[in-house]
Amino acid sequence: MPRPPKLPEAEVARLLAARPGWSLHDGSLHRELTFADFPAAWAFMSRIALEAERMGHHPDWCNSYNRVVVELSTHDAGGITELDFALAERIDAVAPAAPGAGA
Ligand code: H2B
Repeated sequence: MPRPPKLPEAEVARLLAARPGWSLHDGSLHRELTFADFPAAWAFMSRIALEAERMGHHPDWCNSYNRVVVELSTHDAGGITELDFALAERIDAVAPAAPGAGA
């Protein structure tokens, strides 16, 4: 499947403004999540893993007990594309609300 192109910086900033909890970190979309405990964090990762596989687009992430740190970029494009924002949207849909998200 062809990869979408890297988004211009201004477009990344515009889309990021609509995603509370996400920031730009070394050229990736970055979000840190905290769950009640390890099983809750792992359940989240399992759900997102299935979504990512279905999308053919995968997060860079790490887990420590109840914390998951997510970095999204499109390796093939060398930056952030619409696929990263699509995956961020899926993550937000199943994750605890980010501070300032109004949920
Ligand atoms: N995930 C991410 N984040 N970036 C990619 O460039 C990427 C991917 N490429 N998942 C995909 C897999 C590609 O290697 C396969 C062949 O679709």
